[in-house]
Amino acid sequence: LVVFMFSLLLFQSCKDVSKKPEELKPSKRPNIVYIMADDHAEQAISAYGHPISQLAPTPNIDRIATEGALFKNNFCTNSICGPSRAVVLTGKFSHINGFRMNGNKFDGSQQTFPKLLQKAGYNTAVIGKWHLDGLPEGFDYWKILTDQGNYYNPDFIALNETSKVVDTTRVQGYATDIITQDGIAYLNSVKDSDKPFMLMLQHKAPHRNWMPALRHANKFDDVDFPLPDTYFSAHEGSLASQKQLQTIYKDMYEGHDLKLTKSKGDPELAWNPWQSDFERMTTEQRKAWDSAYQQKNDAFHDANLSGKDLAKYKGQRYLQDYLATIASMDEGIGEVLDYLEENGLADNTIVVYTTDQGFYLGEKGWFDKRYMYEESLAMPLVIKYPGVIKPGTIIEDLTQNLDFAETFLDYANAEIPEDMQGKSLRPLLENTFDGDDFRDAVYYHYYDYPAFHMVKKHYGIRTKRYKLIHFYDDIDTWELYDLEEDPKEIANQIENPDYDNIEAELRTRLAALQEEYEVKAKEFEQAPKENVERSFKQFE
Ligand code: SGN
Ligand code: CA
Repeated sequence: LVVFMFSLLLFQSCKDVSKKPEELKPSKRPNIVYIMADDHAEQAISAYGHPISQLAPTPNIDRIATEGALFKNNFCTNSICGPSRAVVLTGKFSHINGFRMNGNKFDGSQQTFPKLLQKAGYNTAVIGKWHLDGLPEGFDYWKILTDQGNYYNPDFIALNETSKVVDTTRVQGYATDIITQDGIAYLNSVKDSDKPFMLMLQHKAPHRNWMPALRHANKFDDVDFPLPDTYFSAHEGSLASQKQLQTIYKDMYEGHDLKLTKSKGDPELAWNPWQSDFERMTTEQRKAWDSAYQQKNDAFHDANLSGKDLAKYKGQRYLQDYLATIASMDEGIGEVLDYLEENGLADNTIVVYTTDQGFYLGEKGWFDKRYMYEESLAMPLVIKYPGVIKPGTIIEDLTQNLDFAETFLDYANAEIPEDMQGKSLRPLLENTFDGDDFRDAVYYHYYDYPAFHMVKKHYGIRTKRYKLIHFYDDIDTWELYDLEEDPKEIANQIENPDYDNIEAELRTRLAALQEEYEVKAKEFEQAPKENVERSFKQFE
């Protein structure tokens, strides 16, 4: 009987999916739950299949993928936090929305998709990381972390409903859990409303300095994660890669990032230039933390590692903490999905999971992001919408964060403004796209130099097979990669005559994209020389 019932169910769901999307679409406009992490690499989402993620699976994020669609080639336009978020909100490149690098101030008066949804009758909310310097506009409810936010006992900014004053309050607890609970409380407050809702639930995790919840502090202590074979890369062929300061075994802070202690038996952290992440813990939290880390730190001192062994050990410690912060997030996502199901909301709610950009988990020896290379250019994206998106849909087309705003407006039956620069992903999600190419190439531009990690300014183009990058400012180098032959981007082909024709084609297409997207000459201005010198000093 069970088998029969199951087959019947399966038959029903297949039958549904074979209908045209128009017939399937629930009559009510869908709710949207947009969940965004900070710095979550594709390599750390098990639905993407990378070996690291198989040792630290994300069953709840995977639930979204298996019940809906997974994007294999979704990319950001500028691999850094604030800029990526500004692109999501506006559907416009950084040079148009004005937020080119962290530290800029987002012009909140401009058109954004939450404002347009609000106008179209949606109840809108943002909870968690904002990082756009300025307060959210276009949201009926908002509660945001200050700046980067902290893992323990974070400060939130919100509008005090009684006094109508904007207040900053320290909330006791672990950021990921607080954001999850606040998200569910919001859903609970709007679930019976006539209006559809759109919630942006934006986590701090798994951003630096990767502090796991106490319940996960030892979760991966015994797991040996595979370090990439480019871990000790010398970056031949890429001067721009030789110049960065984001190498795990050179640039991470032993105490602050890796949670290593000064000496055996002593909980005092090694190099920890930003005290506040640990100082804000309560005595109890700190005690529990120290005792959870004591054993591994003592073992580290006993091992007395040096050279490559030390470098590899640091890679392990980084991955253990990074992945442990994701464990809490994945649990929270499970709670949100359960809430939607248990309250009859799941069928009419689009759930999106993504992050602001990709991240290095030791590839090329690195952490952080910024570069136009695959790991940081990639932006994981999974979306479900029961009855509309066929479960298990895999999308290979080139898509971008530039397309999110248009997609949400499309599903909300709201007009997509002409000046948005991306396109709705709906035809891909519903498998109705009948053109040749959804997009033949993506355009990229990173500006944040001199800054943390000292990644040079660059722009470029990525097609399905090739990538051309120009690093500029106090450097002037070009790189060309053949992603089919060299997916790890090890061999820069710019000097190889066999690639001359490809290079010429890419340059022409790049210029055309710049014209189409209205990129002006001023976008390539150099940073003042004294800024560069000052920033280098910071890292000496
Ligand atoms: C902080 C981090 C950097 C990180 C930037 C930008 N250092 O400055 O490692 O690149 O944020 O990150 S930290 O030790 O203070 O965390 S972003 O996500 O906001 O773009
Ligand atoms: Ca980020």
